[in-house]
Amino acid sequence: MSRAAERLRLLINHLDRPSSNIAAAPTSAQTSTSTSTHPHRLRYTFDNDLLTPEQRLFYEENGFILIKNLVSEEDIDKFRNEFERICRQEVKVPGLVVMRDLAIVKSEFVPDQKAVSKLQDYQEDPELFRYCALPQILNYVECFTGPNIMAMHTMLINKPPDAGKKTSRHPMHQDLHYFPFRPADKIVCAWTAMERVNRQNGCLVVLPGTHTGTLQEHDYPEWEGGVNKMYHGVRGYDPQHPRVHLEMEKGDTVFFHPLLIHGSGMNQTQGFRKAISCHYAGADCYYIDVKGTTQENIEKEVQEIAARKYALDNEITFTDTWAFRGRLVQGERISL
Ligand SMILES: O=C(O)CCC(=O)C(=O)O
Repeated sequence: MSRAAERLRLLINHLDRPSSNIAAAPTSAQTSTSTSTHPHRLRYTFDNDLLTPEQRLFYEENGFILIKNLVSEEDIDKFRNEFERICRQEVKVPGLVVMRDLAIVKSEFVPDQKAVSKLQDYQEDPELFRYCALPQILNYVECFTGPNIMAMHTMLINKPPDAGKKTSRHPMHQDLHYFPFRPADKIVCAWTAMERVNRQNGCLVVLPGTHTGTLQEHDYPEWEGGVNKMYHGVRGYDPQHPRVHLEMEKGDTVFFHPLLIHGSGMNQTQGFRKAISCHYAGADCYYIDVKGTTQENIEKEVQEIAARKYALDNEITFTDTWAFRGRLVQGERISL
C-alpha cells in the first residue's frame, strides 16, 4: 500500500469515530460539527491525486474546502475589466442576466453601472467564461464531479455598499434548491474572491456539515427592507448551528457542496465586493422532475422569467433553461 493510501486508510478509520475534534483549518473559525457516531466514508470526493487525504476528509465532514491563491491576479484583473465593459454596455452578451440591487435601483443618485449587483449566465462571454475552464479550477472540480464536467451556472457577484436597507445580504440557502439535476454529490460550486473579502464587506458565511442533510424548503425571507429577486432563503435552519465566515484574499477559491447552507452578510463598506463563480456538475448527472417537491416555487418563477425573456408562453421547461445554459468544459457531454 502506498504512503498516501495508508494515510487515507488511517483517516477513514478515524471517520468511524465521533468526529467532533477535527479542526483542519483553512478557514477563520471552528469548523467541525458532526455529532454522528455512524461512519460516513468517502462519499463526497473522488481521488485524482490532487486533494490530500486531510483535504478530502475536511470536505467530507464540512462540505467545503478553501484553496488559497488559486486564480492569478492577472486573470482576476481581466475579469474585472470585462465586468466593467459589460456595465458600460461596450459589449453585449447573449443570454446575460444583469441584476440590480433592490435598494440601489430605486435610488436616483447612483450611476447605472453601480446598480449592477450580479451578472448571471455569462457563458457566452469568452473572457468571463475563461474562468470556468481554468485548468487549476477544473483539477479541483474533478475531485467532486468526476472527469466529465459541465459548467451549469455562472455568476459574477458585485455586492454593493448597503444602502441602509440590508438588501445587500444574501439569505442563507442551499444552491440545490435552484437545480433540477442530481445527484447532488456530483455538483460543486467554485467561488473565487476578486478582492479581499471579510466580514465588513460581506464575505460568505457557511454552516459546516449541513451538506449531509436534505434539501429544505426555501422562499423569500420576510425582511423589512425587502429581498432581491430570486434570493430565496432556507426555511427553518438551526440559527445556533456553528457558522464559519470565509474571509478570503483575492484569488482564493472555495469549493462547496450544493446542500451546504450558506449566505453572505451586508456590505458595510463603500466598495463593491466582487466574486466570480461557477456551479459545475458531472456530465453524467440527470434531470429530475421537481413537480410535487419543495422546488416547485423556484421552477414556476424561473419558467415565468424565461417565458417573458424569450416570449415563449410556458413552452420552456425548467429543465430546458438548464440544458440550454450548460456548457461542457471537460470530457464528454453525457446526460445533462
Ligand atoms: O456572493 C455572495 O454574496 C453569495 C452568492 C451566493 O450564495 C449565491 O449567489 O448563491
